[in-house]
Amino acid sequence: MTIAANVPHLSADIRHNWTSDEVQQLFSMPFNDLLFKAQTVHRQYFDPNEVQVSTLLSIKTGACPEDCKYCPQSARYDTGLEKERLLEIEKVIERAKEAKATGSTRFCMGAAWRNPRERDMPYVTKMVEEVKKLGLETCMTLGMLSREQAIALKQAGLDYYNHNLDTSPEFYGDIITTRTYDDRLNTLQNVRDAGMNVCSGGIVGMGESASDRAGLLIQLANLPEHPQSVPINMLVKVEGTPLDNVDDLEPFEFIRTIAIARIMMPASHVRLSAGRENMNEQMQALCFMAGANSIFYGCKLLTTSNPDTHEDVLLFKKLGINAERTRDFSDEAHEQALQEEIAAQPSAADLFYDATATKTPSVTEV
Ligand code: SAM
Ligand code: DTB
Ligand code: SF4
Repeated sequence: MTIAANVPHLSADIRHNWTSDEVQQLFSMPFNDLLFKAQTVHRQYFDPNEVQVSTLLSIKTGACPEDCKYCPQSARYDTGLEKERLLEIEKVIERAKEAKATGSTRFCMGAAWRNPRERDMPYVTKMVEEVKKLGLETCMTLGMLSREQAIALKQAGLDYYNHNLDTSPEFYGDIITTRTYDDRLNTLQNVRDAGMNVCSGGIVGMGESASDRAGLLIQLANLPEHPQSVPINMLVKVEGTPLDNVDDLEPFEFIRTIAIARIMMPASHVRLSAGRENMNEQMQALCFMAGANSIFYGCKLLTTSNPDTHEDVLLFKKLGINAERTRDFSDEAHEQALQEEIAAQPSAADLFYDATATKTPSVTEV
């Protein structure tokens, strides 16, 4: 929930003129000071104990013509990935229903494409319509989009389009050569112009420098509008990709990147995205404290694994975090939802969780 979106004196903090010097200074702050600043900004705009929960599904896997060096789905690298054709709509609906039952509010569908072909559009728009009917927010990531494709997706009911800038313009050429940074910016413009929410962020831990991490955040924050959702991915190293053996990023540098994303884009949801499986609970808790307020929930991302749902339910419980609900209620329904949320606050006796339960746990049951 955005608390301050309509409060003028707080909205003044939304800036699009961040300079490199300023952002470098944020990166050089003592860790505790930086986290305090990020937490202060976070509390002006959001409930600090609420995290948005999305579920990902790969609707078309592998055999991608692009050469993104981090990606297990590129046809150029032998990662042993089983390629799959575009999923049937019925299967997508089934998975979306499961996601809803476990408490996800947004369903994100990803395809290993450079861009959708015209003949794919009727299928993907139908998927959006059907998932939307279930009462879920919809998100897609299908590669580059033309203006017309963005409009068609918006008309089908797509709420968010994910298209990452991935890294700084300076480092970009070391990672991807088959499409340019400007291609990415153009897609983001087409998505914005079509009236959809933008989900755009990047990957850290690819061997980039601190100034590249700053450069990525400057590009995102200085867009004409801040992306409503900013996924910060820690590289998931996959055998067979050119980045398999890159050095690990110092975990505190990752947390700093989250904190600075929060400070620079105060009203955006910052997603603690890929890479959580290699993070312990304490590291994830620090990311939430730094201002991350969205995660992918479910044991699989697109092709790689994500923490088990039981682990996430337990972590939310330990931290007193509530899964964010969709906020398109009438006033009465809103009041009722608030009351339910208050009633659902964990009591001390509630802090133990039954690890023998077999049903996929729901994040809203904590
Ligand atoms: N093919 C489309 C595209 O590239 O725009 C959509 C799918 S692509 C897999 C979506 C995003 O996933 C990429 O932009 C990248 O940021 C992220 N991603 C892919 N592989 C990753 C990895 N190994 N670790 C972390 N993030 C990754
Ligand atoms: C994003 O920024 N991260 C997600 C989503 N957007 C599509 C994808 C992460 C993919 C991690 C590697 C994989 O599972 O294939
Ligand atoms: Fe293809 Fe997207 Fe992977 Fe790049 S990130 S190789 S475009 S699936």
